[in-house]
Amino acid sequence: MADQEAEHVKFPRQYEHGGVTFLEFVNPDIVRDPGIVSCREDDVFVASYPKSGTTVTIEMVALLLNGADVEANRSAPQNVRVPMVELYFKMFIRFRWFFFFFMKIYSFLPAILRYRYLKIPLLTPEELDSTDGLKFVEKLPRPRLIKCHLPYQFFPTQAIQKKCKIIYIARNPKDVVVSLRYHLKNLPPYFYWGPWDTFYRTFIDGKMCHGDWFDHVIEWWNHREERNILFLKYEDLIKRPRETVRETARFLDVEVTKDMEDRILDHCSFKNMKENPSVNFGGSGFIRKGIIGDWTNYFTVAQDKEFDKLYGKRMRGTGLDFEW
Ligand code: PPS
Repeated sequence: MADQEAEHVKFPRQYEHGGVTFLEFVNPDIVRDPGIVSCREDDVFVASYPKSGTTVTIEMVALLLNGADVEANRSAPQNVRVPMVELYFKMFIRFRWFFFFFMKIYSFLPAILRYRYLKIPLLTPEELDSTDGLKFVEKLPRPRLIKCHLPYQFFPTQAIQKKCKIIYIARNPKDVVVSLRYHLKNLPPYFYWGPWDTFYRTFIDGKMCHGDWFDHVIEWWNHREERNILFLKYEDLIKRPRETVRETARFLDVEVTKDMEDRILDHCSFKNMKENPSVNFGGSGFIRKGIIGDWTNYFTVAQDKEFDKLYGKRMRGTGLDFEW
């Protein structure tokens, strides 16, 4: 579906604002005026550049906030419990009733046919509603937990002003670009099967959706010392999960017992999340490999060298570094 001949990947109807590229399903009204998102003091946000470990972080935070009630986390798809505020799927919103009936009929097809061959996720009526994130977050009970991939300059202004708690999760960019490629390969309506080289080039040139990875991450890193912002790394979550749970609990000001920690770690393990339908977005292969270093299977030696050079240049003086 995407224009795969160009030097950069161009997704249909993508747009640019303030030098940042967005896919059509990022609500342009929020991007133009991040002040339109109404926030409450007790809102908690999980923010990130896409494919950085947002889903697992949301599960961890939700459990810390609900007393490690694993059943509550499993009770509904994550995108209904924790919607993405900027999500705006015009087609679903405009033709809601059509999709509602379509999904009813579609649900009778065997799961293997739906997920493996047709590749259209099966959405519940609530999930259909959550495709208009701005409206949907209004219906959430307080305290709300909200997902957001927007860069700092487009982040809901009220969340920043009202000092809502924001947990930012970052991951090494080499694994991010590989994970993003798989995501867009399976994501309707894009199904990007274009060459890796073009995808890599788009990312390294900062023209990928959600913009330049360095700009996104470094801007949030520069705000890490504000009392309402916690900056986490995916690699720590994988290698030092218990410490990460404790650090997040301290930030959220919640007490966790050893038993709660164990339940959270068990629920958030890669194996359990892979088997958990409530975080798999219709079985779309979303929870894929969950490792550090999958990039070594894709980057050529020349790309690796080029990336390291850019990384050295962009990260110099920031004090930020990643394990890969
Ligand atoms: S999204 O679409 O931006 O919300 O995706 P996001 O959740 O940020 O990132 C998806 C990647 O996180 C991996 N993942 C996990 N890793 C370790 N442990 C757990 N529990 C876990 N859950 C999800 C997921 O597999 C994606 O990474 P890749 O490299 O593609 O496997």
